[in-house]
Amino acid sequence: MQISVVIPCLNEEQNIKKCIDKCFASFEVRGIEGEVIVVDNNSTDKTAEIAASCGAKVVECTDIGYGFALRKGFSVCNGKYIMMGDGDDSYDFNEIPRFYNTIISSDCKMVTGTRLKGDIKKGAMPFLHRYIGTPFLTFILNLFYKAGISDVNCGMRMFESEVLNDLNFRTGGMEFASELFTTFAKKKLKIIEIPISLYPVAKGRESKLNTFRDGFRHLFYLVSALFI
Ligand SMILES: Nc1nc2c(ncn2[C@@H]2O[C@H](COP(=O)(O)OP(=O)(O)OP(=O)(O)O)[C@@H](O)[C@H]2O)c(=O)[nH]1
Ligand SMILES: [Mg+2]
Repeated sequence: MQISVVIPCLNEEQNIKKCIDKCFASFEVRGIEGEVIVVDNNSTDKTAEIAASCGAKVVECTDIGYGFALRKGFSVCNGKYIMMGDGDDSYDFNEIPRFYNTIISSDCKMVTGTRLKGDIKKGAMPFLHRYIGTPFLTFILNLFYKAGISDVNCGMRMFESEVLNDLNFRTGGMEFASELFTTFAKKKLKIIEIPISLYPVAKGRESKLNTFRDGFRHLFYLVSALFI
């Protein structure tokens, strides 16, 4: 199997179907074999039921958090490449072939999206995240780890599953977005960026991101990981 898509989910019943349908449509368009793994963290809505009915493999994760959910998903993947992306339909899973074509035609181990060099649609990202939080954390990541990337918080990435054998993770929250980059950078695994679009999420959905709590957790992680 070529691709495993891992989607961490906490109460995404509104949008999960759209995400899964786009994944399977992408596999078909590109003519590749793939699977979709939805990692559910005690959602209290119908996320798990809907995901299963759309053909995704649903995995439960008892440790709550974005990072724990992704790590659980990675551990059950069968694909040569792992694609990660959110279940709120803010990223376009129709872009899977672009990620796949890039990774198979280069010597990189990860292809990551960059929203900051791409197209952020109106209302898709708060001002504070776009102009202050994400650029600042990205600057720190590049300064400390020479990662050479432009969007540390981009949640849409594809990487070779084999590299996971060499990596150890320790974070479980949103700061896992940083940890994935620092672990690749420390091992000198090449990362390529491609510009992507970010879309506003349907009204009524509650964000799971807490600007200050998660921002500081990222920053704390980036500093502390220098000493480990
Ligand atoms: N499994 C699991 N998934 C989570 C958890 N927190 C967030 N997620 C999922 O991780 C993805 C990213 O969360 P979002 O709330 O969209 O965070 P964000 O994209 O950084 O912030 P927004 O700009 O508000 O969308 C979504 O698919 C969430 O459902 C969690 O504790 N467990
Ligand atoms: Mg989101």
